[in-house]
Amino acid sequence: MKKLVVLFLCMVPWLSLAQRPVKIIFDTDMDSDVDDVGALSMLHSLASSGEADILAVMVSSLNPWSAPTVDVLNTYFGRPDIPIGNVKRFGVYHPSRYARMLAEEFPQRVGSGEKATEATVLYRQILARQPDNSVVIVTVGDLTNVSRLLASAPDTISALGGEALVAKKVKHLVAMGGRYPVETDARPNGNFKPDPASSRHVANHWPTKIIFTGGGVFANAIPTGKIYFEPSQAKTPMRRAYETFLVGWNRNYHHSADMIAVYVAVRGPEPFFKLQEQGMNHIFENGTTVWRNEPDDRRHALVNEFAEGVDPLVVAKKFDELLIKKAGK
Ligand SMILES: [Ca+2]
Repeated sequence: MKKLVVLFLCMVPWLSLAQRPVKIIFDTDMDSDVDDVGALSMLHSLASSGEADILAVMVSSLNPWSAPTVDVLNTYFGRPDIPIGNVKRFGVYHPSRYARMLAEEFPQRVGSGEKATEATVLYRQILARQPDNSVVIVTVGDLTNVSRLLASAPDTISALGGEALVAKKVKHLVAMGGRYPVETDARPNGNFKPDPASSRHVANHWPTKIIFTGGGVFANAIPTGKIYFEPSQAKTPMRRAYETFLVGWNRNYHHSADMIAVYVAVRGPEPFFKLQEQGMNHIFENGTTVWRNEPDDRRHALVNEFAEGVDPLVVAKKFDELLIKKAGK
């Protein structure tokens, strides 16, 4: 018996000793790029298999169609009651090729991001009622909402200020953004550059662990979305988003930056990815990044490489399987 237990413990991946399902708050820009659509779909798929519990979805974009698009996907996957928060003032605005179209063509109830609950308020409400050290936040957009959460003052929702509330309730943050080991391209694309002050604030003051996940070459190596072009997916909102977004690209796949973050948040880096604990993410004033091996920041970790012997196309196939709604669910 003892042997069996030892064998079992050796086989369990990184996070599986943690509580299941993993309680997740998903924070997205859901506007300019389409991998947010794939990432939220993956999260729903992991919720359907009992691995994730989606506590709320936050939108970091002022684009009024982003929150309705989140609602479209929540509704499609059978979870229309997931609370949705939206940044209200001083947020980033990106245009979107697909958000308004999805919001108008598929069922959703929120109507406009302007009608959604203010994200900081919703964060505080959700966190205040969760057990200590139990929530994983995954950001695949701007860090505006999580920065505002950190800076929030004690109120009638919680006697704790934002930083203390996060320290008490949030196990860790998984933050997709930046390119590693160094990103010098200052064009304002990517998650850390449109609102660099928030990015720096979160990287410097987040009181629990942050696992950063990279974009660029790393995320491009995992081409996903092909599965949405199969006949069974023809009427899904994900197909509509991908086919619209990819017009002009002459292909039916896209990078997986936001999906990597969701996967790591729910299942952990293993078996596909390497977790680098040593070092720190230095975010410059323009939002560009460099991963420095020294000095070590014990809060910062990085997922930007594949585990030894892993074929990125095998990862892509596994990811694709997680991007669709399974029959009967
Ligand atoms: Ca995104």
